[in-house]
Amino acid sequence: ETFRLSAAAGAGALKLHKGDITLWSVDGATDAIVNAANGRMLGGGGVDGAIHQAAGPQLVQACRKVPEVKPGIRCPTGEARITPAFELPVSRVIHTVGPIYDMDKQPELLLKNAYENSLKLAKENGIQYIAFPAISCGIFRYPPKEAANIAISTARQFSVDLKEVHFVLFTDELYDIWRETAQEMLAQFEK
Ligand code: AR6
Repeated sequence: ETFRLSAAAGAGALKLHKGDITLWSVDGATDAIVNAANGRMLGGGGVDGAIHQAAGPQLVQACRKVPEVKPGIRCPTGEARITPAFELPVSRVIHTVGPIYDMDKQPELLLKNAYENSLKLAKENGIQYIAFPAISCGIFRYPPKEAANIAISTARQFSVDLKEVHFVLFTDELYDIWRETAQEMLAQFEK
C-alpha cells in the first residue's frame, strides 16, 4: 500500500509491505535496508540474524571495522552506522539500535532518534530508497502502535530527502497497525 508523505507536489512516498526485509530492493544502487541491531553490531536474533545470514560473513567483518565509541559499543542506542550489503540485493545496510522498551529511559526519544539518524545517514550516502523493519518491536518489546506513530511521523519529517520510505513488516498484526497509522496520518495516493 502506498501513501503520500506530504501534500507537496513531488514529495516522497511511503510504502508498506508484509514480508522479509532481506528480499527487498528497488534498484541495487541507491537503496538500503535498515537493520535493528544492538550496540555491539556483531549480529543477533530477529531481523539482525536474518540480515547477517542473507548478507553472508563479510557483513560481520565490515561491522567489526566500525570503530568502538566505548568498549564493545560501535553504535549507541538511537544512532546509526552504514556498511556495504554484500550478498543482499540492496547497495547498503544501515544499522541502527532502538531502545529496550522497559529498560531504557526516554524510549520515545531514542526510537525517534533511531529513525531520524538512519534517514540522515541515508541522505548523506546518496540513498533514495530505504526500507525499515519495525525497530524495537521484537526482542526489545516496544508497543507496536506507539512505535508506528513514531516511525511514520519521523519518516514524514524527512520526506523531502528521499524518493521512497518503505516499511517491511514481518507479521499481519504489525502490517495492519502500520497501515492503520498511515491512514490516520497521511493521504493516500489516488489509485
Ligand atoms: N524481515 C522483516 N522484519 C523482521 C524479520 C525479517 N526477516 N525478522 C524479524 N522481523 P527484532 P528489536 C521483525 O527482535 O526488537 C536482535 O538480537 C520482528 O518480527 O529483530 O529491535 C538484535 O541484535 C519485529 O517486528 O529487533 C538486538 O539485540 C521487528 O523485526 C535486538 O534483537 C524487530 O524485531 C533488537 O531487538
